[in-house]
Amino acid sequence: MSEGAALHALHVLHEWAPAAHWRAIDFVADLHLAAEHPRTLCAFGEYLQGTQADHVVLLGDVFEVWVGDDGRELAFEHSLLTLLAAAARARRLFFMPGNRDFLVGASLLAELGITALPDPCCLHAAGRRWLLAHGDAQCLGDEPYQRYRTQVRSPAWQQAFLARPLAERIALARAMREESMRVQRERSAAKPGMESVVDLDAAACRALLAACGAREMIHGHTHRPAVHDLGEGLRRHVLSDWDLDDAKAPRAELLRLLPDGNLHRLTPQAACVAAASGAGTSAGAAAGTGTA
Ligand SMILES: [Mn+2]
Repeated sequence: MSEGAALHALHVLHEWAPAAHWRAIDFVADLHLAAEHPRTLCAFGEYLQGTQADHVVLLGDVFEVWVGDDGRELAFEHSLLTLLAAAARARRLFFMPGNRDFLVGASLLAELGITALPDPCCLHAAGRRWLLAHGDAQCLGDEPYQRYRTQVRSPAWQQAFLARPLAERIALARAMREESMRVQRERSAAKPGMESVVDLDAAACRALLAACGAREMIHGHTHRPAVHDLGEGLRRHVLSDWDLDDAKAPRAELLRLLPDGNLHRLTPQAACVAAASGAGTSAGAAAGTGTA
C-alpha cells in the first residue's frame, strides 16, 4: 500500500459497535447468490432465519452480480431482497459491498432495514477492535485489477454505467465476468500450480490494522478460509465462500464472534443450533475449528 493510501485509510476508517448486551456476531461473505445456485440460496435463507446470532455482518459479494437498484424487481433479485428484509426485521443486519455488489444503493439498504458498512471499517466489540474488509482492495499484487477497481468505484464511471438501460448493464456485467475468468485462466496456464487469485498484501493489512487499532482482521474475497499470522501478534481471518451447488466441493462456513472475544468457524447448520448454557462454546466445538 502506498503511503498516501495508508494515510487515506487512517482518515476515513469508520468505527461502529454492536447493540448493548449483544450475544453473537456472525460474519458471512462471498455467497455469490444467483438463480443458477438454488441450493446455496436455500441454505442462506435457512441460515438467516435460524441463526442464533443477533447480529449478522455480510462482508461482500452476497450477490453474484448487482447492476443497479432498478434491477430489484427481477424475479431472483426480488426474492432475495424479500429474504434479506425479513432477516433484518429479526436481527441486526449489516452489509459491506464486495467487488460484485458494490452498486447496491444506500437508499435500498435503508429501505430493507439493513445497515450499510464502508469497506474497510472497524468494529469495536468484546473489548477490542476488529478490522473488517471485503479483501479485494488489499490484493495489491494484482495491478490490473486495482486499476479496474479504481475505475469502477469512481462516481463518474458509476453514473455513466447506471445511465445505460438495465438489459445493457446485465449484458455488460456478464461480458466483464467472462473477461475476468479468461484472465484468471490465462494466469493459471502461465504459472501452473499458482493460485489464480492474488492474495492480500500483508503490509497493506498491517497498515490498516494499525489505523484501526486492531490486532485481528476479518475478510472474504479470496475464497481461501484460513487464519494467517501477520507477525507482531496480528492475524487475518479469511472467510469461506458458499457454494452448495458445486457437487464436487460443496462449502459454506461463517465466523462467529462471541462476547468473550473468541471467534468460531461454523457451518450454517451449526450456527442455527441453540447453544447449551455454555454461551456458544458447544457450537464452536461442533464445527471443531475454534480459532481463538
Ligand atoms: Mn470478492
